[in-house]
Order: sequence, then C-alpha cells, then structure tokens
Amino acid sequence: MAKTLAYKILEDHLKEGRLVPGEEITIKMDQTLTQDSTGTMVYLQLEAMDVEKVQTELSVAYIDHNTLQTGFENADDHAFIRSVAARHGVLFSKPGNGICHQVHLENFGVPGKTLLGSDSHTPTGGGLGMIAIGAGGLDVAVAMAKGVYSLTVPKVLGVHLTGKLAPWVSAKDVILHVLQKLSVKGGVGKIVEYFGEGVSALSVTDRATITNMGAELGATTSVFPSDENTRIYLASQGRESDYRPLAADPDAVYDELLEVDLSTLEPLAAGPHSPDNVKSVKEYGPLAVDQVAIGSCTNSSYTDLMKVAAILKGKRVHENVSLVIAPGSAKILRKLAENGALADMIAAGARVIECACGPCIGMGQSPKSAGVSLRTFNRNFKGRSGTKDASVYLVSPETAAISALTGVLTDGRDSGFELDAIAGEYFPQNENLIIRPDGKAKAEIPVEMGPNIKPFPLNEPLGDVLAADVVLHAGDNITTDDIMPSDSRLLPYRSNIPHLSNYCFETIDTGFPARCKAADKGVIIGGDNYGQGSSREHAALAPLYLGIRFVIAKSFARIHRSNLINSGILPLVFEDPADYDSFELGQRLVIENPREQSGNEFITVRNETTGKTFRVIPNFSEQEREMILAGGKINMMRGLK
Ligand code: MIC
Ligand code: SF4
Repeated sequence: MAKTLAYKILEDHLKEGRLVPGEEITIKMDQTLTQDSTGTMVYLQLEAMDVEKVQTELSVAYIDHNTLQTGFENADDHAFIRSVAARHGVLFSKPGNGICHQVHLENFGVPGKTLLGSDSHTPTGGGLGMIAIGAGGLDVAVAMAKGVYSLTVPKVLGVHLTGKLAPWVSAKDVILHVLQKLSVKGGVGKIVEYFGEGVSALSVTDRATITNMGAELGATTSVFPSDENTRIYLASQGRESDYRPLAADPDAVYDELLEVDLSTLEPLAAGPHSPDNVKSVKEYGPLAVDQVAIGSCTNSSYTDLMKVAAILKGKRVHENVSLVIAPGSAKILRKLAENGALADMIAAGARVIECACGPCIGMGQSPKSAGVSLRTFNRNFKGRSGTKDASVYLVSPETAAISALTGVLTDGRDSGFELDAIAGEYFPQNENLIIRPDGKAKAEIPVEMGPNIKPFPLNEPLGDVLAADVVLHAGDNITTDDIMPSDSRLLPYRSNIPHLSNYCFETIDTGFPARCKAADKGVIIGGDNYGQGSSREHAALAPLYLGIRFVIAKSFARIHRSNLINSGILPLVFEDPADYDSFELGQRLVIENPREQSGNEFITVRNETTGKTFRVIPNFSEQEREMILAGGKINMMRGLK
C-alpha cells in the first residue's frame, strides 16, 4: 500500500504495536534534545533512573532559555546539566551557541531519523525530513535511558503545496495561513505532512519555520520530504553525507487534506493573544508599533536575518520603535559579522542581543505598558512577553523589518523595495561551544548540584476513593504559560517546584495556590484544548505539589495530557461537554473506586455538594493506566502498582 512519509519513518522505527491511528506504539528514538528550562528536571529524572550511558545514537543538552543570569540559580542549573550530561554521554551546547532547534538543525538533524525533545518546538527538525516530537521531560529522560518512546499513532493530514511565494510573502505566512484554516487545536492527534510541487520552492529553513509552528496547531509533529534543497542545506553545514532523499509514495492517501496555493498567499499576522488569530497585515494595519523583535526558533535563520539586514541597510529604525534582533545561533551571528550584515543592522539602530530564546520567553525586552510588539516568534499568549497588557503580533521577518522602519505594521509589498534572493553560504564547523563527552565512566564525574535545585514531587498510587474540591474553573485554550507562567522572574526556579508552585495560574487567578493549600486535594475544571503550548512538565508538577489529583476538561492538548499522566494526575474528558457549566469553586467531587473505573469506558463522578452525578471519559492506553494506578511514571518504573 502506498505510504505517507510520516508512516514510512515511523514504520522504520517501530518496536511495538501496529501503525493504526489511535493505537499505541513504541518507536526507537535515534536522538534526543533537551534545553535548560526543562532540562534540570530531565537530568534529575535521568539520574534517578540509574543508567550508565544514554541508549540513543545522539543526545544533546542545550542551554538557551535561562541565559539571563541575575543570580546564581541559572548558572547552577547550567553546571548541573553539564555535569549530568558528561556522566551519561550527552553532548552539551554552551550558552551562546544558540537556540536548541536552530543549532540542532544545523549540526545534528538527519533526514529519516527520529528525535524527541523536551521542548514543544522540537518538530522544527521536520524541516529536514525527521520525525521530531516534543514531549515532557520525563518522556525524554526515559528515551535517553531506554532509546524508545511510546505514543498514540496520529492520523496524517496532508498539506498539498502548489505554486510559489510572491516577494514579501514567506514561510511564516504559510504556517500562519494554515493556523488560520485549522486553529490552535486543528492538529491535535495528527502529523502534518507537506507535499506537492510547491515544496521545492521552500528552503530547509523555510520548511523548519513551518514545522516549528506546527506545535501551535497542537500537532504531534510536522514533516517535509528530503530533497535537493535538503542536500544543499546539509552541504552548506558540511554534512552532505547525512543526506538521503525521502518522500511519500506518489499515490499516498492522507486522512485529511488541505490545499495551499503558495502564490495566492499574502503577508499575514497573528494578533493578540493567540497564534490562530490570523488576518492579513493590511487588515490589522496601519497600527503604530513600539517594539519589533526578530529571532526565536521560528525565524532566526541565516536567510531570515540576511533579508532583515537587506531591508535595514542604509536606513534608520523609526524613532518610536525599539528593534531587537537575536540570531538563532553563533554560526549565524559569526557569518553576519563576517559579511557585514551585522554592521548594517547596528547602523540602522537595531539592538543585537545574544543567540538565545530571550524575549520569546519573557527573558528581557518586555514591551512598555499597553505596548504593541511585532515579533517573528511563534507564541503571543497574553502576558508571555512579560507585560500583561501588551499586544503581541506574530509576523514574518520581512514584515517585522519593514515595520521597524516605518513605525507602523506595514505590508512590504507597498514599500517599493525589491527583495533579492539570498545567496547560499558555507558555514564552517566550529565546535568551540560544544562539549563532547570524553569517555570517562559516570562514577568518575561528580554531579554538581546548586542549592536551588530541589527534588521533584512524587504522587502516590491511586487510592480507593478520589475526592477533591473544585479549585479552578478555567476556560478554553488554557496554555501551559497560564498554568505555570515563565518569565525572567520565574525561569531561574525551573528546578525548584515548591517555589514555582506559588505562582501557579498567576496570570488567571492569583488566589489559586492558597485555595489549593486550603483544600488539601484539588480538581481543575477546564474547557477545550486544556494545556496547549509548551512541553513544560512544571505545568503538571506544580499542580501536583499543590494537591491537584484530577483535571476534567472538554479536551486536552497532547503533551500536557501526557505530563499529567506521567505525574499520576488523571486527565478526564467530559462525556457531555454541557456539564462543564455546572461547577462552582469549592464543590466537592468524588470518584468511587477509581482504580477499577479508570479501566472502563466511563468514570462516574459525584458532585457531593449538589448531589448530581455525571460521566467522564478516561481513555487511557494500557501503559497510561499503569502509570495512573502507580501514581505516575517514576512510581511505575519503581514497581509500584
Ligand atoms: C516555550 O516556547 O514555551 C518553551 C519555553 O520553549 C517551552 C519549554 C519550557 O517551558 O521550558 C516549550 O515550548 O516546550
Ligand atoms: Fe525558545 Fe521561544 Fe523557541 Fe520556546 S518558542 S524554544 S522559548 S525561542
């Protein structure tokens, strides 16, 4: 039978199960990546698993998120990660080397390989024809320890690309268009696979922009074929030998299909506060802009920044605009420095900051009160920039750069400026910011553990009755940034759950932690797509620490659902979504005999306060149920039942 590319790669890596949508499979994981804000938990967990060396072909620990060192905390985390990486044969990418997804694409991504990363934007690797999946830290730790990962087989949504992008329209506009069509939950339970003659008009870094933001669709991952452009990209990175052509069979049948004619697209923007709130730049504009930020794992490639430099060259950034640029990697920054593009940016009035996530995760550069910020990033959730009342618009690098000059959100096609194609470059290998393991045995390398690093909380095996008070009634599309906010104040505490838990749900309801403590055991009621966004397992661990035992929602985002199960918190779905409206804070919900009920099609929940009962759907796979019974993945691995 003709196959999609996604299923070909999955089949190549299949260890257990059948490739049938909805069934659980276990696949071999060739590579893993971690970053520092999820990495401390991952490496605490890896240490707890007591393995000697990682079982993957390649595992890399990146430092790119927590780079604003205002105290000892981040630096301690970096030292901890470096020491554990060395103990287990993991490569360490030093701060300054760049954003994990960009650096991985440049140096390590290989067509046809699998990659699991403790960051939701790991699917960036799909731009190189990888099956690259974002997951919670514990799943990545297990993948390192055992070389495998279990997942529910997704359907494959084919995006048929035809035509060619017009000048001033770029890869960012392609994915914004797809988001406009499908919404932030349109990719849940799916792999998004791009195919068709339009593919050849997109470079690997264009493709990586598109697969990167597949995370915003809620997709398991996104993937492009590996073709001549892939070969050219790998050759430019000195890795042509990693190239292998890959594509779906010509008559492959997709579960769903979306047609996109690239030539009909125009410059788009996602307005506050959701990546799917997409309109054309013209519809949103003209809009006075206070800040323009260019960078992030979505749009910080060499070609992106060369286009920006070309637009800025010989011009002046508008007097009302603060333009900040964060190149994706040290390789890119070096090249921009060598060829003069950096000088063009600086001369125009740009603020160039280090190669890291930076403003994308609120680490500096928060906009002014009620400010308007145009960003080439992937997420514009309320408050994520560090300024609660700021309005963040997600745009392409071209739109960002031209708007920085005009001071208003501008469609570059009206500028009269002609954008030339960016010439290919060769990027010399430079390993000075990578530390490779030196072959020493684990016992010879001590773990460096600073005082801010606290043990992760553990749940208890599921008891005979589950009773908890409603401590939050949340709406649709709650993000993990809502559940466990992250900014320059809080990122230094990613290895300290007790401290972080005091800020749980801070942007929505500052009374949440106190209410949880008063309730002893809590339940959260959520709407659709609960837990979308980041892979941070802190959004499960902090609630666990605060006594949350189950969450009932209309639907869950994939990674967060897994993180809840890994922590032994039950994610339960309303049988009848109308029941969602029937709760008030403080009501007591009781599940009798949850151990047995968790294996049924439905679980009956009694609202002790109103006397009413309703049903929820557990839908646990066999392995998930084992974790739920044991009180989480670590308990299960320790043999608890
Ligand atoms: C994000 O973009 O939200 C992050 C910060 O990269 C997260 C990871 C984290 O919370 O540490 C992600 O995307 O998974
Ligand atoms: Fe970093 Fe932002 Fe990318 Fe997350 S989305 S990995 S914070 S650049």
